[in-house]
Amino acid sequence: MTFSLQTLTTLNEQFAHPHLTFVAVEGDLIKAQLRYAERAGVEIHLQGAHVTHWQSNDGVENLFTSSSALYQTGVPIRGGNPIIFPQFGAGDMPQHGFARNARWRVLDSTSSDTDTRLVLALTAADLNEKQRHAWQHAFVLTLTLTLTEFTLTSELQVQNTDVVPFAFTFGFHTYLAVSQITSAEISGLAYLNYMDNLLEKQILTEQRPRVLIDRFTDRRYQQIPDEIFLTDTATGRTVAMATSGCQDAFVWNPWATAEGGFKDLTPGSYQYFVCIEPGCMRKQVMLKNGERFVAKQQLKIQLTS
Ligand code: TA6
Repeated sequence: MTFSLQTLTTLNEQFAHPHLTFVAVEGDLIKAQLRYAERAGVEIHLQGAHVTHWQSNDGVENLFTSSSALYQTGVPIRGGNPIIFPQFGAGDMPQHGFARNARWRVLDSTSSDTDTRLVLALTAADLNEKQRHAWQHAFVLTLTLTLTEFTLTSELQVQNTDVVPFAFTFGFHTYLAVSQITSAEISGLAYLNYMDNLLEKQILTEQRPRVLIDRFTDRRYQQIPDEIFLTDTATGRTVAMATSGCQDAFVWNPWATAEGGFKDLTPGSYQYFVCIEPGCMRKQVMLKNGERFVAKQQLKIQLTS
């Protein structure tokens, strides 16, 4: 399959509307600016189909993107909401697979009274030779982003267009912004088993009704519920994360202990985000040829007055 390259000009000619514009980013990257209502908006980089900013209609930024993030072809952006596929974490391929490094194409965008949408896709034809070689399967990944006043929904569809089955892991690697990490409380994880990457991968059970982040944290919680809540006790804001098709969720914060290992994190940044990352990481998803798999993450802002 071959496609013609979507340039800034052709993207704007074909898809732009009053709530969608494509703009150039440093280097040769392109991002989409999608809006809904007066102040709700998202920025999505075509590289990685990566949401780097999400402002809800109260004008508040809900995602953390590093001020030292790199915007270069083939380099993942630190922060926001990367899509991880077909390998979460380390393995045969480079860390976290290729979907976050590859340039996705725009399929469609709509704008109505109820929401604004953008649909992006990635296929084997969009990969470079090294990536195609590392994962020799025919597939179509489709990401539909839907924006309303206070919600951002990411629906990821994986379609096996190959003649043989394939298996993969995936995740929404969501960097949620907090005013101060010590004000962050996560609920919905009580009594779940988790694998602690920092304690020799031991399987432990979460005993706390509300999980506080007070140290370097890198855990994979198992059999997550349909909703997880992140409350910022300093602002009274809660992000309700509703998911489907996701078995696990990583909770990650490098703390001062480990953030120095990330050259694209400005010192002290660990205080302003926590990653909650729903997906299927423990067990691979098996997809027969011709089959589709769908996973969804909806982020909804709840305000306490
Ligand atoms: O949160 C899961 C995780 O794989 C962590 O182990 C941590 O290293 C993080 O993602 C960041 O990974 P990255 O490849 O983006 O540097």
